[in-house]
Amino acid sequence: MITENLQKAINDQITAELWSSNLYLQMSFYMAKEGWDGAAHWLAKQAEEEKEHAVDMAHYLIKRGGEAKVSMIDVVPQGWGSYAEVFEHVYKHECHVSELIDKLVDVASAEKDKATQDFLWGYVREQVEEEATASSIVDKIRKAGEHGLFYIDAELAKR
Ligand code: OFO
Repeated sequence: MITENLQKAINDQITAELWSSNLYLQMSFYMAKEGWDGAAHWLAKQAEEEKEHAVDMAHYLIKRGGEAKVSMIDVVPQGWGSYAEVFEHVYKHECHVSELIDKLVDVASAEKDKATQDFLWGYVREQVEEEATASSIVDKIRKAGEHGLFYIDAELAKR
């Protein structure tokens, strides 16, 4: 059985994952409007992935005898600027999520809940990958220059 405190912390993370999903979906709409279909596709996939994280966390809570909640999701930003700025924001956001997950591990550790710590380590590792992926996209965008963006966009369409 999961403690009340940990249940609340995981439910807060579920809210954060759903907010992330909305953030990436909004970015996807923005890039589609700008005519960058590859980036729009990549971001829509990322939005789906974030929603899956929320659902997986909810199922974990339920498995442990807890209660999963969908709370109110705050509105996400609407405007983004250049191609590079969109992905710089993705990278920054993933770093922020990594911090949230780290804090969640700390809560599980304070509650001496080994199973939840083990469950959360998967997310800690995944965040390393997500930060690296976003950072490498930013890097490629910077190197590509304006004309190279068409190549980057074609690559992102393959996700
Ligand atoms: Fe939910 O994995 Fe990144 O943010």
